[in-house]
Amino acid sequence: MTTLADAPTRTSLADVSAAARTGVHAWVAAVAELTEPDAVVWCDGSDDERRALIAQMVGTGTLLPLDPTLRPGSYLARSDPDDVARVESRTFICSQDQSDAGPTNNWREPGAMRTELDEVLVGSMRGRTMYVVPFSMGPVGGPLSQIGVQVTDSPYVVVSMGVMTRVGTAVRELVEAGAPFVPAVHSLGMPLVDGATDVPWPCSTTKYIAHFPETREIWSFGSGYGGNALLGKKCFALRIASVMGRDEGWLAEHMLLIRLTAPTGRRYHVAAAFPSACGKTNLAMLRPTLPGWRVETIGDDIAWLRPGPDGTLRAINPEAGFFGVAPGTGEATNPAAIETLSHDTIFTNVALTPEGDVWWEGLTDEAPAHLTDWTGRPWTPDSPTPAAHPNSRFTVAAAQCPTIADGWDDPEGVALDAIVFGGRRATNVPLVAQAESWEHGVFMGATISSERTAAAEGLVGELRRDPFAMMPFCGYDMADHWEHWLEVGAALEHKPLVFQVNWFRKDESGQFIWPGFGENSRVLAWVVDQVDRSRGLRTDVGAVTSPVGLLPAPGALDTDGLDLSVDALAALFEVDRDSWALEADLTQEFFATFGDRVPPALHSRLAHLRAALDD
Ligand code: GTP
Ligand code: SPV
Ligand code: MN
Repeated sequence: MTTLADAPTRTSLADVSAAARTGVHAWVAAVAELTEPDAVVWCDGSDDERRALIAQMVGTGTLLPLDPTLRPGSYLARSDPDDVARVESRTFICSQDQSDAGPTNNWREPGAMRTELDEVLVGSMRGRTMYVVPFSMGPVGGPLSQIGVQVTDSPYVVVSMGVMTRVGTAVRELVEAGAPFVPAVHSLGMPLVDGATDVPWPCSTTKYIAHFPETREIWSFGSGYGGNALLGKKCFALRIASVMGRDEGWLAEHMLLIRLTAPTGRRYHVAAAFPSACGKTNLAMLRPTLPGWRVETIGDDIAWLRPGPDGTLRAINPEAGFFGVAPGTGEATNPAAIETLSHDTIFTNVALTPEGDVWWEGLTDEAPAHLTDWTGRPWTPDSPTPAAHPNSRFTVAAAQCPTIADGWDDPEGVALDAIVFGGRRATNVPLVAQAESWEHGVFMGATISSERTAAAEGLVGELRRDPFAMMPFCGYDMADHWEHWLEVGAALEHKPLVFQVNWFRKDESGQFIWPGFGENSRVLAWVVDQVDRSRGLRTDVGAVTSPVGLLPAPGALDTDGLDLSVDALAALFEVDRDSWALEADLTQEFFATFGDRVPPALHSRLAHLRAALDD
């Protein structure tokens, strides 16, 4: 007689987690036992592999080839209409101790989450191929780089990971030789049973984006889209890496990275954190309107910052591609992006023209007369809905960008001269302000709030706190993150200057006051002029004090040739004391949600703000 105790036990999710600690092959085998794919394929990131996967996806309707003369090597993917953005409500941080996840993350007890995931993952890859994707965040073997291995049953994810990260046998050899790696499991959650035909965009209505910070594991179920599924990006390079950084003395941030060259020939490196869909890609590829200035792109979404042996804060872009917002990207706003996208690009959820090219709102001033919208339906300019989804995106190699900086992928990174925080604020926040100190800069980062965009589910336009633009991406307690920033800064001999910007202030008629885009070079020029002044390279007066930080002194911000009235300029810098007093009250309430974990230095900065407003 067989009893329950004798019954062969199946591989559980906990077994998979345990196997990850014994090596990559044991882990891959255990994932396969749990999810039961038809085949397991190791990926080498080669062109042949990419071509074969693309041909396969064209066959299943996942990818539509665009016209090869208009858009060579490029494809359109249409996602399931319910799988178009990150799902923050289904994103979990499963730390042992709830307080380590902090009040801004969804916490689940790790054992309970393993049990829940186990139930959905059993057999979830039946009828599909499981791909094993060894990838490096940062140049392979670099001192600031980290390795991950993603298993996925989505060929779209494999091809996208090949663009966004460094995939290949060099990484595979490192993990096979025992290098530590972040194990990342991704399943679409739609097994193909009994010879059923596939759909172009398989996914599940149940979704989990789960992170286990102590064991550095990522488990993603049910979505094939962006940050939910390309696990090197937000899951690894931000949520897991932020925890690694906390433990090891570095920072993983939601920041673009640029090199700015002034007419003097001096070069500066600037990192900037803005919330999702608030202008990072655009600033990263900015074409300066100020004569003699040059901006080169190093990264557009994520930066890893680490104190260097020379006392500077060094930064790398851990990614290898851009997963950028399509709407609003046009020749007038971002010509470098337009050129980048001219070939070998995967577009997701944009509109299709009758000629077999792509279109989205903002690509041209006038919409084409006939399009196929992102859902596959006929569209005309009279249609009540946008042709492209507001969070439609392009996936493209960074190396294709005409403004990519020489040495952008230097494994040693670049030394930062300035750090910028920003958000989307119709009122209150000035065009630019400089922090009086590192502590003040951390306060600026900690108090960012921004109007919600389409990059994640939720009500667009609603004002929400987004400290360090990391609210959805910090893998540990946000207030601990602020403390970590204070500690990292305190130890730096050469601290970057810190600034806050806001391109999105509006007038009474609801129009943006500041022209933005290329004109943002004027603000960047003031930023690095201030860097020069802090180093004694300039002696003219650059700034005046205000309750919210240092503002450009009269004439210090170059507005020559701008169609901007004196009143409009004043409105961009107006600091309304009543609104700021309210802002301070809201900040106090926000800080209170973190209990006693808020660093005292931030409470002092808040008191300082109140005192300055009362003056
Ligand atoms: P994620 O990839 O989601 O992290 O977004 P991002 O921060 O890279 O934002 P992106 O540069 O893609 O810009 C998002 C939207 O903001 C686009 O529609 C842009 O056209 C718009 N935008 C960017 N810069 C400016 C600016 O200076 N002024 C105005 N008015 N809009 C801007
Ligand atoms: C963001 O939402 O900040 C993005 C897009 O950059 S995603 O990769 O989906 O997170
Ligand atoms: Mn982003």
